[in-house]
Amino acid sequence: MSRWPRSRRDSDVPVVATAGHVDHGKSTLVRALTGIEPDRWAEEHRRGLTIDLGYAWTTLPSGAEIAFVDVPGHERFIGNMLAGLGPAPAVLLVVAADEGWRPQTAEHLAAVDALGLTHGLVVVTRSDLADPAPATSDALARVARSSLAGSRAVAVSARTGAGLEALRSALDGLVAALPAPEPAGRVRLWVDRSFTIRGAGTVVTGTLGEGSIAVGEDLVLHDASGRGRSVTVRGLQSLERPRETVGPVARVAVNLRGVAAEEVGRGDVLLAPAAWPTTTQLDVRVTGAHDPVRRPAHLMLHVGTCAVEAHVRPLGGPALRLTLPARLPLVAGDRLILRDPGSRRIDGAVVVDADPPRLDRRGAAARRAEVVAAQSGSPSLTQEVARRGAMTLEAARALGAPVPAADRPAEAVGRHGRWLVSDAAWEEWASRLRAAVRARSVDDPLQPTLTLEAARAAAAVPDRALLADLTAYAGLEVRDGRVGLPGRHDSLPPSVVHALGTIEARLAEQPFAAPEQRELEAAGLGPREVAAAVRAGRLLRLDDDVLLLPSAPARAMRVLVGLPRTFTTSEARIALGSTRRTVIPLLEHLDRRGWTRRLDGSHREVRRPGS
Ligand SMILES: Nc1nc2c(ncn2[C@@H]2O[C@H](COP(=O)(O)OP(=O)(O)OP(=O)(O)O)[C@@H](O)[C@H]2O)c(=O)[nH]1
Ligand SMILES: [Mg+2]
Repeated sequence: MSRWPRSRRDSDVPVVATAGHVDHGKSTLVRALTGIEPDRWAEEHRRGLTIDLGYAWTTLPSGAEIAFVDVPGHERFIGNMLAGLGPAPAVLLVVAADEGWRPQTAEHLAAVDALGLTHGLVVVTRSDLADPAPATSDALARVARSSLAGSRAVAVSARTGAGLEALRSALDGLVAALPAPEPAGRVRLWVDRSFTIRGAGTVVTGTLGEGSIAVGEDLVLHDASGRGRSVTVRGLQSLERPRETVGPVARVAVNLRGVAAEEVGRGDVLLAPAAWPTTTQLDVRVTGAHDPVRRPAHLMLHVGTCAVEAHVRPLGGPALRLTLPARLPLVAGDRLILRDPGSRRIDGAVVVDADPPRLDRRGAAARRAEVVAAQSGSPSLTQEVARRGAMTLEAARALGAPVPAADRPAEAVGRHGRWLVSDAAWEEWASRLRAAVRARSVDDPLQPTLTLEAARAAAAVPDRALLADLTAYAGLEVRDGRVGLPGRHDSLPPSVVHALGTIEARLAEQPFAAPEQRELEAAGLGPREVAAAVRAGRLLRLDDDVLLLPSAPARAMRVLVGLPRTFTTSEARIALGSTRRTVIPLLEHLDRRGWTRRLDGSHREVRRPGS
């Protein structure tokens, strides 16, 4: 069997949804092409019409497989129709030769257009009942004004089989023209069905458009109430064949561990873990002709297999802000259907921002409308980062914004570790940080530096990890976990330097008589001044209130080496002309430095080289 030359993976089975007016022969066509009954319910056969989605597949002349999602044409089941169309990459628009273009044909084409589907065929059915030419030319003229413009048309009769071979080879052409899917993308599988298989448990099905699923993998099941739970893939099937992995595009049945069948259903979505942000607010741009109709305050929003009632705030022109009843995993670039059940009007919209800014200032909505109208829907790293000031790499990737591995990954964006920062925010942080450090050095000359956390808070920087780069950029110095003006970490105000002079002079005379608090205070050194002097290295703190000159330990050693080989604390005290208050912490200090060694409760020795 010759295969159609395709650059796809073997697992790729394109999915085509049907569309068109009720009774125009969609299900009959799918049945004729595949030999599989798409109307699965007894009620559908009793009533002679499709109610819910049907699934079927076949092998085309090239050897390529193709799957169909058959949708109901009846207007009452438009929700089911949109759930079938939503995740499908291509569509068969069905028109009956004997009836021609009808209201649901138009409604379904509006939905196709709203989703921006560009791959499809027009199929004129029931051509044994009437000349298909008028219906064909009318349909093509209408399709030419939609996203399906340029599609081919094929006339068929399921009754006589006429045209079916031509349709099969047209389907091969359609499939070959589809863009190559993204097997490495992130999984977002909108569930269209869930059921239980005895012995296997819960199974959900859907159309996998991007990313791959493997047996044993953990996924997140995000439900209509906005909650996510972890589930494990126990088994996989595609077209009723067991599989270890399934890549896009494919119909897939996923056997899940961790959820009961009645806890999951259409509109829920299986997500790659930690890959999708969720949101309740979207700024969208209405696509197509956006005549200035008054939109109701609520519209049905359809995306994937999901339908929710969204609150609509017009921002101006084609820009709307939508508020959803629960969080959904939507990102910039997603195509949505907005449907007004009252007027039956269908609009398409593209998500421009799935994490939009608050609009609390006067005129903010109008300004925002201009931004929304101008944006393409594919997120720009420069814009996303600019609006937030800073965001993490993970957040940018989750929004769908590509992040090149570079120090400057986009215009006016710098990268610092896991952060992307706009140049404007960086400048602002730097000047806030400089101002805060300068203010600190004026307000508190005794402690002219800020802790890293105080510096981070003062500059309103989101992460302390950014401070290393930021302080360097701002011309500040970080030492011992504090941020200060360069060279100012140890600087002492003149009054303290003066007061220290008195104490230093006295200690030069009596180096081992630590000054009492009274003496310090009389010289003008309170606890903070003392702390500053210690930080600056001008005094050595041996104990809470035992202060000597930094040279004292070395001077003490010169005395101690003259003592007998082992000496007591009391002998040291007398030799140093000191007191117990000073000599005990001083000797302990020397022990810590490794200059002396304690032998027992009362004796020490001086450590000699090699001892
Ligand atoms: N003569 C003739 N009848 C057809 C042909 N295709 C379908 N029909 C008939 O048209 C009627 C509707 O066909 P369906 O396939 O159920 O139509 P549908 O588009 O699936 O309808 P819904 O699912 O309800 O929207 C049935 O009675 C079919 O037997 C055809 O090629 N020739
Ligand atoms: Mg049908």
